[in-house]
Amino acid sequence: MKRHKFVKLMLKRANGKPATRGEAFAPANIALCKYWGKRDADLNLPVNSSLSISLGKLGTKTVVKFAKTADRVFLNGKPAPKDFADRISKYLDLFRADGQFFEVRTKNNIPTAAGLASSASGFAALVKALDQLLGWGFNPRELSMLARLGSGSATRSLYEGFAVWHAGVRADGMDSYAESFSNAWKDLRVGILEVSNVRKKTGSTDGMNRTVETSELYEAWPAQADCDFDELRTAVAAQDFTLLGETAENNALAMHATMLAAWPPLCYWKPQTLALMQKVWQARENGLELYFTIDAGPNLKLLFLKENQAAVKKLFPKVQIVNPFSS
Ligand code: 2P0
Repeated sequence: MKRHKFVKLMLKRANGKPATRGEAFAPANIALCKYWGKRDADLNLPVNSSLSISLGKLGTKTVVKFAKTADRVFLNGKPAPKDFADRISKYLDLFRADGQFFEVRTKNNIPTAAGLASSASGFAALVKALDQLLGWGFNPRELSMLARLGSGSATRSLYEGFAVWHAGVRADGMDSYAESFSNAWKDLRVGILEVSNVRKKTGSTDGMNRTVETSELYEAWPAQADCDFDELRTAVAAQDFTLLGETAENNALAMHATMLAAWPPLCYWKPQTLALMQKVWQARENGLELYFTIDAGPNLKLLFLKENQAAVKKLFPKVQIVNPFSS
């Protein structure tokens, strides 16, 4: 099935009331079990299920209205760069009636394209805003499937706290949605260590496609991801931080191993990225319970508990600490 047909089927379920504007916020999310590889590129269906933690107030706020003669897209108060605006317009093509145009004003409080998943919060906020404007009346699960067509990781950004995105098995993608998982873990902290906010050379989509097509190590990935997904669900349900940290760090490094074995090789790390990883490992040897995860970019995300916040800040003075469950 192609994405236009998928959207047509979804929109048949719409039963809300249209409005003159839509406005919504969606949080960024960090995957603890990563999504890496597609089983269907057009429907954005993943090879494996993934699990994430949303970053509270860090994310994207988007306002959508109707426009007269063409789409108008603004990013952080300025006309958006062409590639950004084109990607939004292409996504809006899925939903627009003949001769219908949109004005989209989107604001991130996280660096765009710095590996901090702003396409995730971006498409999740957009789809929530469109739900109001176009009067779909969809629930988060339905919205997560529409967000998925914008960007895979956006599927998980419909939720606060932990979210799981089920890979699903159906060819039509109707069972590939995200849902909220488990309750608040109020002592859990995420630390963001920014190494670079320069736009990366190879985007995630190209990166994962190249890995699936050329990396011998990718064969091992789906089985590890399935196992990590189960371990992480156990860790979150039991609030077992050691299991969470060990599984998340190993999952991220295994994903990067598949990339290094791709051809041409794919390495999102900078020298400073590795230096920071070594600092985490050293801190752990010295008795501090601290782990990291890393996405398709050079920045590190630390995982630790509130009781170790001061120690982490002392070791990494520039760390931006996020409490995912602060109200
Ligand atoms: C994730 N990443 O689970 C993984 C880990 C990056 C590394 O989802 O092709 O921008 O638009 O579906 O969502 C980033 O990939 O890719 C991503 P597309 P997306 O967070």
